[in-house]
Amino acid sequence: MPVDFSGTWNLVSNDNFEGYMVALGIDFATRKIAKMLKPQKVIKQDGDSFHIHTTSTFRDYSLQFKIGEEFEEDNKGLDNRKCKSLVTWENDKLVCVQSGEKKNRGWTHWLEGDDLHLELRCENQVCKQVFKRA
Ligand code: VLZ
Repeated sequence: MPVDFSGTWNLVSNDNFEGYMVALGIDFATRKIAKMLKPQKVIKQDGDSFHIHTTSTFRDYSLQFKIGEEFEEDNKGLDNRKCKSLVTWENDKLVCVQSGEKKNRGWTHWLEGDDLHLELRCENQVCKQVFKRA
């Protein structure tokens, strides 16, 4: 049985989101607001199809993909840079590579105990987020 990430998850820690946003070129004013946010993730997983909806009081971001199928991602409301994204399983981790202008861009999701973990990468910056079930 594959891991099931489905559920509603609330952010409880957010390490170096600032560095990640700087690497993405997010402007100062937006960063000041964004780093105060406690986003919620709603994940729907159906076989190899995923819908990850990140919501906050400021902005929302919605992503739909299938494992192993490259898709165009617009990052609307984030840095707005288009990239080619590909999500694959690496053992029980969900790994996304976001190929484009920014080097080493991508993210990894995994479960640890009752918690959802997310590592966000861009260039030399790594942001580490932890979520708990709502
Ligand atoms: O998550 O790539 O779960 O897309 C933050 C919204 C969303 C707050 C961050 C506004 C999305 C920020 C992180 C304004 C700059 C992300 C993926 C993995 C799915």
